[in-house]
Amino acid sequence: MSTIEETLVLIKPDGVARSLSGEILRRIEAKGYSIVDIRMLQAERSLLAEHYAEHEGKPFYEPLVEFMESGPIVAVRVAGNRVIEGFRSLAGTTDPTTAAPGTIRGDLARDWGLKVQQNLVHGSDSPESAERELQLWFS
Ligand code: RTP
Ligand code: MG
Repeated sequence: MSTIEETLVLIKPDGVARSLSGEILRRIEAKGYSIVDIRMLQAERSLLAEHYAEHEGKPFYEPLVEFMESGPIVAVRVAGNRVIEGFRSLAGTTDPTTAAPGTIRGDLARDWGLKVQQNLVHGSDSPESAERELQLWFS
């Protein structure tokens, strides 16, 4: 059954700084997903505060927002069948140390022992998040 969805992928500042944008986009396209829109930007704190509203108050929130402000981000609108779940599977689990080999985080993200996981990518986690986040980053 076909369930065409769109998701928001962010190549985080560590991915851009390490020149992994091309490799990450290659993996998305190789999986059969389509890049429908793309932009590079330096995110404002207000945008990040909205994007990460669900994490406000958690111990990693401040380091997370500081990390996301630390350099340019590539925001990508990606389309495909069940792409919301599919991209999260392609990305691997949050912690780079335990993310499975074969995933973006498992193959490419390093655990630097910092206050926050610098794990290269973000992917929306539900249809509701995808709609909200795409509106935020592409409007
Ligand atoms: P994302 O939202 O970036 O796709 O990642 P996720 O769903 O796998 O992880 P989430 O729980 O939503 O956390 C958002 C981001 O916060 C950082 N984080 N660091 N304990 C930690 O050091 C920690 N926990 C979360 C990561 O950058 C994570 O992707
Ligand atoms: Mg998340």
